[in-house]
Amino acid sequence: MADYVIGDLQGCYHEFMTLLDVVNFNASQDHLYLVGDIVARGPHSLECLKFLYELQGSVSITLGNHDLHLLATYFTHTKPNPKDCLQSLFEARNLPQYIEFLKQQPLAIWLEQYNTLLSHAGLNPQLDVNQALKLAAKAEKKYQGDNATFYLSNMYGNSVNCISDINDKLSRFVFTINAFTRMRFVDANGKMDFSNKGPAIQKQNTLQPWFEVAPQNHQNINVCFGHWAALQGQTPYTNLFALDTGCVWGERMTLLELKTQKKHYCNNFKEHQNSN
Ligand SMILES: [Mn+2]
Repeated sequence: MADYVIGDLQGCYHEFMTLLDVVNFNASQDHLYLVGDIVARGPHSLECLKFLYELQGSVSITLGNHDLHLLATYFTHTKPNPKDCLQSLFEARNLPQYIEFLKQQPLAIWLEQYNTLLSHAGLNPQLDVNQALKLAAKAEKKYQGDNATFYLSNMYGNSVNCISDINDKLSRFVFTINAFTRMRFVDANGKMDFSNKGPAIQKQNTLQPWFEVAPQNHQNINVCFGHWAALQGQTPYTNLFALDTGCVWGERMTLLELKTQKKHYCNNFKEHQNSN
């Protein structure tokens, strides 16, 4: 029995399968956690989602921005953006079941046995773990409830970027979505900035990576997160695991075994072929 966390798939199905083979993943006894962005940009979003759907008793996902965007696109009957490479997914006969499965997934997972928080973007510095889990649970009820289409179609808003911007249910939802799925850089007060996605160097002395602003919030726990490929799997903290290592951008995919904290990697196949 083992528990694994894997970083952003973004449709990189073959690298995903290779990593599961490397650790001899056994769905009847192991559990697989994914920190989101299952779909979009890569070549095999349909295969990734279908595989997870069929394995659903052994799989948990914390949704990423691309997963939520897929839900929003589906429920608002919008055409998917061609650059997301979701055409075959949208043509799949079982799409409604895949969507329903995805919709049931949370924004955050707390694993008591590993003292570990999982989420797509990390832990917002304005929140401690308990506050974060409460906000995530409230937002999950919104995108899983009767008004899901309203909330999903109104979830985009760069201006709701700190706690003090919350003044009603929708702004609380937008803040939560931003904190759990879009955050990278924040200012000294913890206000999120959505215009920078580069490496974790300080920006103009005003913006810092989210994990640098209130390190006391995460010093006693582990956090596994994805979303930020430019970190290249590195943070200055041994208890923070940056698992998006840019497979879809030609880099590699990362899998972490939770008990041993051992990491396994699979290089992007195209990149691999080119380098041989
Ligand atoms: Mn993301």
